[in-house]
Amino acid sequence: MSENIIHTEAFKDFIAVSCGINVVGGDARFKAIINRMMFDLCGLIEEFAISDEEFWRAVNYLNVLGERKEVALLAAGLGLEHFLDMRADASEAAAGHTGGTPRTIEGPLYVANAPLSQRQARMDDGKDPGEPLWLCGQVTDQHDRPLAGAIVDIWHANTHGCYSFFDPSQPPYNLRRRIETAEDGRYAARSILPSGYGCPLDGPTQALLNHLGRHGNRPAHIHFFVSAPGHRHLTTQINLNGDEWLWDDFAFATREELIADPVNVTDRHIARERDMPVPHT
Ligand code: MBD
Ligand code: FE
Repeated sequence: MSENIIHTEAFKDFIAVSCGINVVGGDARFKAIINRMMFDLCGLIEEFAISDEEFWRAVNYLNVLGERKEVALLAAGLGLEHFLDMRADASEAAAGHTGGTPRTIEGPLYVANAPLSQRQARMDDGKDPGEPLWLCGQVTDQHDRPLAGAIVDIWHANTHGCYSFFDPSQPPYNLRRRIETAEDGRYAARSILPSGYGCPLDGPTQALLNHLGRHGNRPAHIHFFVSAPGHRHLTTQINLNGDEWLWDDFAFATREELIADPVNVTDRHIARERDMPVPHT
């Protein structure tokens, strides 16, 4: 039986050296963070009696995670990204910022510089036989006044749950658009109804989830960045009601206020009532 060494002075002196605590160069905050990380990691190795074999398997796992560019995907799956939202919510509540559309996670699949248009956009290339979807909304400020000139940056998956740039079968920026709001703060997009995302089944994130007894599925959803000069940036999504994964999202992004009910607008009266572009029959 080996004794616990991490609480010994010799061990603390050693990680102080490995973390450059006693040298002049470098960054003090960074050193403190890495030092703490080392202490906790070594404590974990000791507490769980991690074998050398397990250690090197973990090293290999991290290499694969990076190789497959799934670090951010795992961060979403472990709830770390949701944790960042919980922190942001708490600090905004403390600052007295309330109301408005809630934030939820960005996820790992955003691509900047999508085509920009005024007030409306068509997001799909017309080649996916998905169900047509009209997305209509209004950006308002904290006093509920319409905000003109706001940028609504929208991205979502196709009918297979796949995103352009990560799916070579789609053209660049398919299902990704930026729309500038009109004088009345409104914007509208025509797209297709997305399907939910599932983690790559042969990837390292899904492999880890399997060991946790968890799935890697998200409900069908649509991502939004909303920004305007002089205003805080909003990162959010809507989750489509009726999806089997709605309240079982592997990335923990669903929020009650962000659930959208897709309405069938072959009924022109509903379309007009909701100020939606009336679809051609
Ligand atoms: C997604 O589409 C997504 O939004 C998140 C959070 C994780 C993986 C895929
Ligand atoms: Fe997504």
